[in-house]
Amino acid sequence: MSLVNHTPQWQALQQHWDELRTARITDFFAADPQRATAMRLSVAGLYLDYSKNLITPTTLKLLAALADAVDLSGWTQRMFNGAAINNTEDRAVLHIALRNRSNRPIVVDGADVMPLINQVLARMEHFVGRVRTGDWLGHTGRRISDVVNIGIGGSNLGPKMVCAALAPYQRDDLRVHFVSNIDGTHLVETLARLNPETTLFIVASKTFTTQETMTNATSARAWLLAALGDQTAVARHFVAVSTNAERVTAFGIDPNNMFGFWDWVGGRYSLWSAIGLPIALAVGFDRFVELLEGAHAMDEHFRTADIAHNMPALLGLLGVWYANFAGARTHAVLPYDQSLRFLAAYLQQGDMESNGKRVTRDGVAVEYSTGPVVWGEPGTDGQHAFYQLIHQGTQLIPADFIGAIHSHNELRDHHPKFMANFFAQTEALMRGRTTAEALAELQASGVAEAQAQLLAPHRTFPGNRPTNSILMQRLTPQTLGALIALYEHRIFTQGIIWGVNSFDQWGVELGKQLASVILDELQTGKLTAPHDPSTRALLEYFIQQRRA
Ligand code: G6Q
Repeated sequence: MSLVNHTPQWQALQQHWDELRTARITDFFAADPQRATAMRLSVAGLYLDYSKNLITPTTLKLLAALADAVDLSGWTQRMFNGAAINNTEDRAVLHIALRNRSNRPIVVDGADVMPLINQVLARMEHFVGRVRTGDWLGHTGRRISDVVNIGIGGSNLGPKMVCAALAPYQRDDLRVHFVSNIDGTHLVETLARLNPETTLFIVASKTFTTQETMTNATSARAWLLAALGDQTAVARHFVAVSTNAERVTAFGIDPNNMFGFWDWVGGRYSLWSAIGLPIALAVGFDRFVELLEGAHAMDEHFRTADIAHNMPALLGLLGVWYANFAGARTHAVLPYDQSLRFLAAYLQQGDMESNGKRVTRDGVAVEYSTGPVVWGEPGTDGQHAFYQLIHQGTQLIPADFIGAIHSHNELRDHHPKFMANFFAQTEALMRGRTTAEALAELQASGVAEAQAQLLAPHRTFPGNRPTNSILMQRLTPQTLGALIALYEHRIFTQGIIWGVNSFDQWGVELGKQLASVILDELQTGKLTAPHDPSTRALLEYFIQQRRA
């Protein structure tokens, strides 16, 4: 396939950008009184207003034509039908099957995967029920009070983000913790507050070989055995989520306490699988199913809606518009919801590991930007920190604002105040303030003319900063499921436009290989591998200082 930037559709967008580059979003509203109502969409409990973008109806038509040119809908059908679209690993991409609540058969290598998925869900339901009712007891006969998920990357970020987001649905007597970093501090600080007799560990690793996870799991096992002194305790306090039964058994975990998933589930797309076990333990299995249902509703929309009314496809195309035509390098995710505090970190992996690629599926170097840097923090903390740069910096930073109509914690007037900031920010980012307005304001407040002239440029806001506003009634398992699936399909859309494989992660694999050579050197104190002079000097310094 030739590169997408050689298509007439891309070139038409290029030309269109040249016409729009000096346009003002506010002028579009002035020219079209229907704009706000035309550019909004409600899907699966999410309400999207995308009218505050630097686009016209023509932009949307041209973007849709680009999506058609790369056969977005064909690729979507192929993903949903189980084709091996992850070509570098020769795998299907079926996180959508994990939440296929319709049970529509999805066939991989001649077999429907739905019975396998349903079997694991049934085992999860049984196990979660036992732990939550107190039927599952620790080695000394006590109920489980704390669950520690040991995993990293895709085996950590999703469940951690969702558990924080669904905190209002959790019980006080069953707490869930996450340990990911190999830095001993993470495990030590987590375990310091826990009782081995009432702690259950989930070792979550697709491969069961990841150094961080295996090291943490081994130390956790030692902590447990030091307290309980009996090898058989492991079976009552350790369960595994993995695709690697052999290694799970070798670690000493009873295979009956292993929950499987499959190679067609990518790590960063795996929270819907047994990797979601800590979520189900935290909020209950029924709530976990509601999360799957919310995602499924978004999947069905993405699979069937035409591009002009397709929420994930639209958001994906808008991202392409800014990244490839308007020169944006980053994308901000700004949830006005404290419980979504890990959303940006989660999407950072989802997006940057998926689309941080420089060659197409066929291995041809791209000639355009692919995945942007994704970042963000919950409002209003971000407002008091980095919003300055979004308002007045030299970069264009498209931003998604995400908020709820109702808070789980309607404390006095907190929520209206919170959301007033959401709306005020999106309005100000679009409108800006001209130098003339700034000057007039200064003069009206009695500032001396020379000072007013000096200050006016500093108090000028260019505006025209694009935002999407995403609202939901309340952050529930369903709306959260839909929100995550929305971003997953946004990532997919962009990967298809750029022609990259969004489902491999060779950069992560590299990291896994590199450290092992150096670990040997640090442990023996002898440098055996060829290193560049800087690394060699650093290693020598580290070894020498550790000895001293
Ligand atoms: C995700 C990546 C990566 C992976 C971790 C953990 O898509 O592949 O983040 O999830 O490296 O891998 P394991 O689950 O195999 O331990």
